[in-house]
Amino acid sequence: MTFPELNALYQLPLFELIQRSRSVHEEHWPAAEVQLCTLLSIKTGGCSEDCSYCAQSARYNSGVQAERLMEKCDIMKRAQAARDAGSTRFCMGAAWRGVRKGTQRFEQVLDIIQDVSKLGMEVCVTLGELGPNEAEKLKEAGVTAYNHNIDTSPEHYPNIVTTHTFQDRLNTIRNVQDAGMSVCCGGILGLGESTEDRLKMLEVISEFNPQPESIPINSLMPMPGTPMAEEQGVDVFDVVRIIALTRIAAPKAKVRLSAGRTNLSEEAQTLCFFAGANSIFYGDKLLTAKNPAVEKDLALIQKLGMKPQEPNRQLPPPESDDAKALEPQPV
Ligand code: SAM
Ligand code: DTB
Ligand code: SF4
Repeated sequence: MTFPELNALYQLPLFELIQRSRSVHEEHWPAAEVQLCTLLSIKTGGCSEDCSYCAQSARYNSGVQAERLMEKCDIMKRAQAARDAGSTRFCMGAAWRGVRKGTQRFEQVLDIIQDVSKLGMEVCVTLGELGPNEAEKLKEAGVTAYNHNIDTSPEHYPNIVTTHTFQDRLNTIRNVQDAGMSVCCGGILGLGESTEDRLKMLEVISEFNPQPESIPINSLMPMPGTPMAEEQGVDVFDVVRIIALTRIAAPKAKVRLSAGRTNLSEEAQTLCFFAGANSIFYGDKLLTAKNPAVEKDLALIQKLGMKPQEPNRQLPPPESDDAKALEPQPV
């Protein structure tokens, strides 16, 4: 969807925008389903990159200590516990600039993925930059989706990160798609960006061919010691509008209400689900930051009469032209 189309939708009165996103949602998804994804940081802190929102960058005194890659047996325990708690997607994150074929740590990660993928959940990893060979290896090992966010607009990106470029992010996403994995790609609201930047980010994401399988919408969790520590929180109605737009711009993508849910009331989260969010991170911790307690999430899901989504390990291979042919609703 183009910037002018997104902008016209964004200017609609909120109820009208939500009415449109709700009808797109109902056309493509069960009305009351939510995907539960568990996140695990398998390698925390000490990252070479300077992403100014991130507590895991080695450049900031955030209090997050650099750790080694977790042992496979510990990861397996966490993955089994996630499955037992009802998660259908297990997402492993590593604070790396990227991975390279032939290195010991990449081989270790491949071995971990092979075992985790036998548990029957969707397996998502986020390991930073990938070349085509690395992407192929991950696909072979059993990864269903690769998370790599563009985080903001191409114009604002250099204000947030200087150690890699927006184009580097796009190249990795291309490599993931070429290897036949699904792409999970979204961004963060609250990095000092304008509304225009948010819409430009959505323009880029929705113009991917094929469109991402899932789109995480994070709200900045200001982390002490990072350059973004004092940023103001995002207005909840801005989050709802962006969720609604994302649903309209990428009807078949799972829209994940991601970091920042601890700052949203149950009512605000409900509005996000109504507007088109159908996935959450489930578990008391994200990578280093807090997430709502499992019991609270289950209670909310039950109160709303929603149902957790079944896992789908046989995700259809990315379809390029079909995704391109999706016509946005007339504005
Ligand atoms: N190193 C890998 C990378 O950068 O792609 C994977 C891990 S990184 C922490 C994954 C994503 O988490 C980032 O792209 C960003 O969208 C999100 N994130 C990180 N810190 C955040 C924060 N403080 N608030 C909200 N989202 C955050
Ligand atoms: C995504 O978009 N959000 C998740 C996941 N993908 C890897 C990460 C959120 C991290 C929040 C900050 C933290 O826990 O340090
Ligand atoms: Fe490293 Fe990823 Fe954090 Fe950037 S977002 S500092 S690449 S862990």
